[in-house]
Amino acid sequence: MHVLATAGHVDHGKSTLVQALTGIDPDRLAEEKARGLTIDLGFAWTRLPSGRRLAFVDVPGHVRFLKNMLAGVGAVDACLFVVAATEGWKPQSEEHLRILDLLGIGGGVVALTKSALVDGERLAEVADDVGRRLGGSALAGADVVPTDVPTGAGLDALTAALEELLAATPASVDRGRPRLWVDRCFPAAGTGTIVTGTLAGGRMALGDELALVPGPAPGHRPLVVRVRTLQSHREDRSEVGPGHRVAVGLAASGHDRLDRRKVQRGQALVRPGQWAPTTVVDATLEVLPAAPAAVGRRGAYQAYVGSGEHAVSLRVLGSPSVEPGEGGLVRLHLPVPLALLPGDRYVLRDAGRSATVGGGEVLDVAPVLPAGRARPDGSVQRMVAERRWVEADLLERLTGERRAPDLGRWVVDPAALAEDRRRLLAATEAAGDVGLDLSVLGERDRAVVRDLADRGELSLGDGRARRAEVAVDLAAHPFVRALEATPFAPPDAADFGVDRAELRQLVAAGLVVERDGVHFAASAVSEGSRLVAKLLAGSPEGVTASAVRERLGTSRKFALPFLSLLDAEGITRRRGDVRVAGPRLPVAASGAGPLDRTGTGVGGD
Ligand SMILES: Nc1nc2c(ncn2[C@@H]2O[C@H](COP(=O)(O)OP(=O)(O)OP(=O)(O)O)[C@@H](O)[C@H]2O)c(=O)[nH]1
Ligand SMILES: [Mg+2]
Repeated sequence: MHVLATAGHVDHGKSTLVQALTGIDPDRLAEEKARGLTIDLGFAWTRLPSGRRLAFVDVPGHVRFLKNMLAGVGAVDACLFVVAATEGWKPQSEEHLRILDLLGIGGGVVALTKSALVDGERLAEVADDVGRRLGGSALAGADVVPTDVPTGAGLDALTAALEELLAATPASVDRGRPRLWVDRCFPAAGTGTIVTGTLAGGRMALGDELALVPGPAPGHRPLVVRVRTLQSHREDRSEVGPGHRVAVGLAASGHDRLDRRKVQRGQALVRPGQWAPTTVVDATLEVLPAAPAAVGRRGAYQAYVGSGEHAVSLRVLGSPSVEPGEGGLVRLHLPVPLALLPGDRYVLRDAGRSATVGGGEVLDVAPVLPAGRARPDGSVQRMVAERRWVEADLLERLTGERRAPDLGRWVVDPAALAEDRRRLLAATEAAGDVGLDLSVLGERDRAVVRDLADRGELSLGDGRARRAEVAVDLAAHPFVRALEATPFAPPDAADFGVDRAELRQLVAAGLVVERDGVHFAASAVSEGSRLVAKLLAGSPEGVTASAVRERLGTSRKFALPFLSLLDAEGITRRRGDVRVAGPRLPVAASGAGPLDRTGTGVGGD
């Protein structure tokens, strides 16, 4: 299935040709019939002899209805370009070709219509001229087929050329991101509203919940709707894939009321939450060589995006303006938020002069850098680099591409991550043995610190980050080892050549605790409190200091400061001559099971 748009100057025979090929008259309005002129988009479809299916969006050629033409050609695969042999190349032949080219049309076939009304010499002359004018465009080298509907001349050759074109035109890709630019909307037979468009990027099914973007003013919040009926070429369907003409019957969904005045051409029907509707995009701008003037900040411009027309203000990035025949970068400010992705195309017209001046390709959606610094190139890499940190979900909505998060839920620019790592390592370093308090860090910084810990570049403990060398070196410190070897009869720091600064480090790292000038291993507190808990389990009325001393197998010199330490930790409480259970006394283990509280405050993170 492919969708083609017609193109060409007014009265050159586009609608007549479509009707001859499909049997369907694309001019459906009474006024069109009366005037013999296409005003708005028409639709027709057929099956070619090969079985390939083909739909046409028939556009008006009259310059006054160019806006309607632009609404129809945004999502088509290729075109049927029409030039009347009688008149030859005319202004809208040129303008339509430029528009199709700017929109990145895949290719096309050219029909030289009304061929029976001219002689062979004239026909050859026009064919030559047309071939030359197509040079350098997306239609360069396209088949040029003389046709004449009243006599039927050339119609078989045109059909053959269309078969070839379709065979060479890739089918619309299913990216799981359906988008239907609404090109027509009308009331349904009962209640509700029908919208039509060329579906691209994904599938739509009956019952789907979808969003119309932009929603109504004020705020333009997307309008949530449900697919109540679905048709392609007047046939009811339960599901339709990309590359089809589709008519969708909309019903209200959720809290939104569906007021038909809120549904109009230019909106896009998409899946809710899959896009990041934006009023600002960065884009390339190719200014046509024939443009009447350079494009810059001063002009009044209309941008044609999808099926819509929008008054935009623009700023050229990196220079004041783009001259005719040249290319540049622009930032476009739209009056309403649109569902766009990098790669989407637009056409720019000068509103005052009513001339097509250029167009280009969206490079960045909702750009984050000020215009003075933005240099978009359309790559996901640059979009990440400019944002430094971006949630993988948001990045997918901005680019259409899924990237695995680097840290937590974020995709992070490698340079930014390296910088954040350096900064946090430095901060950890500066915090010394006290460590960097994680609770004062933001979520991203915490993720970086955790990652650094996973890589062994720093250590976590006690809700703080410390330099890894410090933690590792200190834990292996000979004095700490010695303290742990005889926990209740600790050796003197001086015997190990440990000075006061080093002692402070060991204490700050939570490896050593000090009481009344005596240093204990942190593990002594947990071990000792376990022993005391057992003693107290046997005599809940209290135990004397000497009973504790005996149990610990030590002397008064160490037992008294140790008990004082337990009191300070809330493990024991002094009552007269005895110690009773404190609020943090561990439950006396009947077995040798692990305790859930060390009492030292040195826990895991
Ligand atoms: N003799 C002859 N007349 C043709 C041919 N094609 C179209 N016509 C006539 O040309 C006139 C215009 O044809 P349309 O098909 O309406 O032209 P169009 O390009 O659709 O015009 P717009 O939609 O207004 O841009 C009609 O009177 C047609 O009958 C042809 O191949 N041979
Ligand atoms: Mg027509």
